[in-house]
Amino acid sequence: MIDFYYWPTPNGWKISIMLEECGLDYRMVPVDINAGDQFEPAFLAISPNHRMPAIVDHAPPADYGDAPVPIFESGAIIRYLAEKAQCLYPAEARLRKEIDEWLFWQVGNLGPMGGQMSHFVNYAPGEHPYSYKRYTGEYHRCLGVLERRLADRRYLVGEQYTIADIINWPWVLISKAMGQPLDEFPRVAAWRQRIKERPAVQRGVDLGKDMRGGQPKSEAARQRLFGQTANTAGTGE
Ligand SMILES: N[C@@H](CCC(=O)N[C@@H](CS)C(=O)NCC(=O)O)C(=O)O
Repeated sequence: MIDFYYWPTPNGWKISIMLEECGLDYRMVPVDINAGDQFEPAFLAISPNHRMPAIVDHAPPADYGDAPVPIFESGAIIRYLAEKAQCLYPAEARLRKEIDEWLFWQVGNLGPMGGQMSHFVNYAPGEHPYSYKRYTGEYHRCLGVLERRLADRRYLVGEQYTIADIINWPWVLISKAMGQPLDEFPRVAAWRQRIKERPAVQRGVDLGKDMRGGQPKSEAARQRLFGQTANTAGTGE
């Protein structure tokens, strides 16, 4: 059984979709990031960067030994699950190299740029023209990278749907809500729709739907989320 530490956001969906696609047994453990669950010592022991998603696998593959395996960072989690279930991560060397490229590209580019853009589009009070332009531009640039990549492929590494698609997709799913409706990126729009139609993807995105909250509801929650430093660890103190 896998404990899946989760809150319904794009980074969480990467892993809920993967668990559903591979038919793995899991138990969802909510990490309410508005309430500060990401700073609980028990959670930090699993995820030292105080971010979800994270997992603990209580029945790991034999080469990990018997002790439960904790994993943080969506890229590391998705590769671990793919190898455990031998699912959506083909072993062929050149293909695997390409999958890894698009996986690391997501966690180093589309994810952080989309995350900062979301902050300035959805959460930052007041006008921040430079930051807004910088991050909306970077997110737009990333969509252009995907558009070119999909020029002659149905999925990011060819005709096969893989973990490279799963890890990128949630941050494209939300493009319209962030003010970039994909009109300029028809191949990305078609790829998004193709993946959205998969039943496992729908189940993954629906996980914990009733916990979705929109804006942080209190000033304390805003401080916890947006006032983090090494000293306060986001407690708002
Ligand atoms: N690089 C991390 C990013 C995870 C991340 O940023 N998670 C957000 C939710 S989408 C979070 O836990 N935020 C809590 C906070 O900001 O305090 C990954 O890919 O797993």
